Amino acid sequence: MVFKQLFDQASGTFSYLLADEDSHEAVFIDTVYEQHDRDLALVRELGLTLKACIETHCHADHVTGAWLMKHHTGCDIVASVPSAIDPLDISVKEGDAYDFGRHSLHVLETPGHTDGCISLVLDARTMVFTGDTLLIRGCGRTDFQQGSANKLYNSIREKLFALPDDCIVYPAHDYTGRNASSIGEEKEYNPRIGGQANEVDFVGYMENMNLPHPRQIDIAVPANLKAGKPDKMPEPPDWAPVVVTYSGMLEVTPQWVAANRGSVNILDVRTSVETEEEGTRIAGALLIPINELRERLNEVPKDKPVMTICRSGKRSVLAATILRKEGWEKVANIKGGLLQWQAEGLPSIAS
Ligand SMILES: N[C@@H](CCC(=O)N[C@@H](CS)C(=O)NCC(=O)O)C(=O)O
Ligand SMILES: [Fe+2]
Repeated sequence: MVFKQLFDQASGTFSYLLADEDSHEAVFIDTVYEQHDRDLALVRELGLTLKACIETHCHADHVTGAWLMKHHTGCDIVASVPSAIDPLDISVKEGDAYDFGRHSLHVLETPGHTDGCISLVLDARTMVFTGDTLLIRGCGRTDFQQGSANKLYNSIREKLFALPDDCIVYPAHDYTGRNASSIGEEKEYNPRIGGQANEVDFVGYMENMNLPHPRQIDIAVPANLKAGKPDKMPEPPDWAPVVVTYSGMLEVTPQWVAANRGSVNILDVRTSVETEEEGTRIAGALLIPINELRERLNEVPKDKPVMTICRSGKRSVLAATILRKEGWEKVANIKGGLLQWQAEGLPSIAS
């Protein structure tokens, strides 16, 4: 199985991408709006067919990327009815299973942090995605959004702690760099509900935490009730049909650059030896070897977007990164470099 745990630093949120290796069917659990480009790039680069974005609950601290992901991939939005998320393509309840390829996520209703919280148990109970119900040595707060410490106690004790001890716990958040736990560990060491803690101990803890409200709560809850549908769609760049890669780079196809040659500047960062040996270059391309770029920045014009290129499209990524850092806003790497340019029969001239 493909398993990716992704992190949003700003909100301390984990998202999970799971996929079946044979069918390539995939699901995303708890995406983050600001990480949409990264997440979509990963789905595309791994060649996956995203079936669903599953929300463990209506989050209060960050906006979900579910609606944007549906918009771009056609995937379903999946959550529980009490989550009150609308639009929902598939609503799930206790005992339901959501299949992707040979794998399934089994739904446990685990209210307490919110009424609509679900946990998702993989296949033969090897992993559980607990949302904010159970965190690593912690749990979701119960002081807003229908929170109930008594309900949370029962959800953790009756449902999650009934899973095998070696079942790995993947939560929706961590704020101190921990990324996973296990049911056995949390049963023993969770400082709120582990060991000998009873319901009175747990409720007494939860009701006296006095936490400040999440910074984003006033924005996040209304947005998440709409599955993260923005009031205004984020505008794609108007200067080139750039694709954001999982490495965080902006990329354009050689075909687009060739067809729009007059509206861009091309920067070729191969060494002069290579340019001579390979014997071809793109007409009008500015030649500055990558090792000289930082000293020769003043030669790179700013009147048009800059498209960087090299032999295979690797050093040119670095060139684009350097330019961006130095203040060039409209800069992208030409995918696959000159190798792809030539393989596609695009025009080049003898150098
Ligand atoms: N400092 C964070 C707090 C976020 C927060 O309160 N998160 C909720 C989940 S929506 C929670 O239950 N956190 C558990 C905890 O902080 O122990 C923020 O402002 O975003
Ligand atoms: Fe939450």
